[in-house]
Amino acid sequence: MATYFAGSTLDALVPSLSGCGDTAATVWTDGGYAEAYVTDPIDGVQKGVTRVWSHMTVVGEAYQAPSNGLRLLTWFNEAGAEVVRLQAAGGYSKQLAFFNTKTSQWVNVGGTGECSNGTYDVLIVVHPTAGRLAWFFNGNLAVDVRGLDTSSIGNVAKMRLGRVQDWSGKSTFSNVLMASYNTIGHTVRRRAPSANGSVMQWAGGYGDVDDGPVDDSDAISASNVGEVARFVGPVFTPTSTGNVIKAVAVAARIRNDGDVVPTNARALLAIGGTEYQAPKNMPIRAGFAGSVTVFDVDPSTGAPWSSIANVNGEFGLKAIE
Ligand SMILES: [Ca+2]
Repeated sequence: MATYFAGSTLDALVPSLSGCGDTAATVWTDGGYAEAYVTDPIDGVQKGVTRVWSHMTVVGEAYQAPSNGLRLLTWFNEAGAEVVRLQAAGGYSKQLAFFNTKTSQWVNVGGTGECSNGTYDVLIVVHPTAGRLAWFFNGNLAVDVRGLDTSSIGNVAKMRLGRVQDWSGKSTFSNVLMASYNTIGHTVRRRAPSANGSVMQWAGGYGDVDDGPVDDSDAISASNVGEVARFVGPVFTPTSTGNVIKAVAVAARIRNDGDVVPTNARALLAIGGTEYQAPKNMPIRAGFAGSVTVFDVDPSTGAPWSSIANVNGEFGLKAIE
């Protein structure tokens, strides 16, 4: 039961060049967009999957009916093609559609009446006979079509957060998740650095990376392979009775400067005095962009997360060649 993406600010999401930003707790779009990449927590590789839930809470600053076709959410496959859309379909209604490459046509599988601000959960299953597209609004079933041939989609590798309404207001997203399990009712909690941790070998300190909204004018940097930057964050209170911790993610808005090594970084968590590294380097793009590494099991036990104490340890990055 994998968590492929978790994050609600630009530290985790890859934004468009303009028209997108964040606050201390949410990401917003205003003419731009932000993208979440499916990443396999087992090997840390970004890839397409054939069954994925997507989840987010969205609030539009303005309340004005979107023009037909305005896309709240778009999913892409590994080849970079648009394959599924949740888009405006008159008034505040929306429809779910997928692209059939065999016929080169968008196939509308269903829609709803008025819906706008709220929580969205969408299930995409890619299969030649048991394909499925389902959409829940505020936890209530809106669309569920089974037995589809969605094989031409291939896979789902990326989700784009767009715009819930027209006009000059922002659409604000939080609780953004992609996972193999049913995401209805899930939440995302964020710990920003509140102090340097017990190891700080990078230049700069927590005050450079505690930004909300994000600010790339100050940053931390590593000049030598192996340097570690660790941070302390606010202590999370225990989850409510009956709730479970599905995953812990380390996210950073990061770049390499095109200079000599180090040019990569790896996420790490400190649990009980031991440092645990992610299995693979963080994806790093040209220019600052969000990158997220998901630990969907507790690396100190190899089992599902159970103790909130293990979530409240130091976190950070290690410079890699
Ligand atoms: Ca900064």
